[in-house]
Amino acid sequence: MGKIENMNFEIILATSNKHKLKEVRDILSPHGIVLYGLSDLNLPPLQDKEGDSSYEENAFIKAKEVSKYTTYPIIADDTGLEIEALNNRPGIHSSRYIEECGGREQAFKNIIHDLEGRDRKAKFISTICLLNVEDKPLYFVGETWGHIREEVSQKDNGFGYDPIFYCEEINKTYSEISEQEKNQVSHRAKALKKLLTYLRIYGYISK
Ligand code: ITT
Repeated sequence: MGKIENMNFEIILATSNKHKLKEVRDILSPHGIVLYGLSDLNLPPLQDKEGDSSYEENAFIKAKEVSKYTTYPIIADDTGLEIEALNNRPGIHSSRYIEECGGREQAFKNIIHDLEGRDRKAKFISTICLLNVEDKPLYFVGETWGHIREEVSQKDNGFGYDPIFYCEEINKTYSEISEQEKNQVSHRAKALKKLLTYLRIYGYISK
């Protein structure tokens, strides 16, 4: 793919998660990147995609699925919540865990119960796969440390596990901060910052 100067750089995000799409768009658009979601291009939603091996593989599978339809640059994000005292669970199975528990409420209850009297240290880790820019996939990883709250936050900004994750960088629960604040400190923002550095260094974007 040729380098684009003084133009918007267009990328497709392979996700079925509209909250994730908004977060990523808010982070990338100030840098002259136009981010399309699948529905913006009438592409089908992702199939079942959470594998067992690694975040890299999961992110690659999501991006690869969309590459059946286009040679445009594609990114996909695979994220997990790793709780140290639970052997880094739910980790790579973070999505499946909520499904297996029958929803977020029960998943939060189980996690909080399992952590009674134990260390609550946890981190979010996000892996972004970039396809169709180099001839091989590229990966960018970000992580943010915190701990699991003793009670679920009553505020429900954000999505997923946000109401139980207390972010130590900002001293607040992810679900209690604004979208802008989350995008300053989040695992995903850190991975995307690395992606932006890559795109800038190689001349795909200028700011
Ligand atoms: P796509 O695969 O379609 O992108 P997803 O929501 O399944 O959407 P992940 O596999 O990356 O995305 O996420 C695994 C789980 O972690 C899932 O339950 C998410 O809701 C949750 N999650 C991901 N990012 C999160 C974040 O920033 N804050 C809280 N929970 C998050």
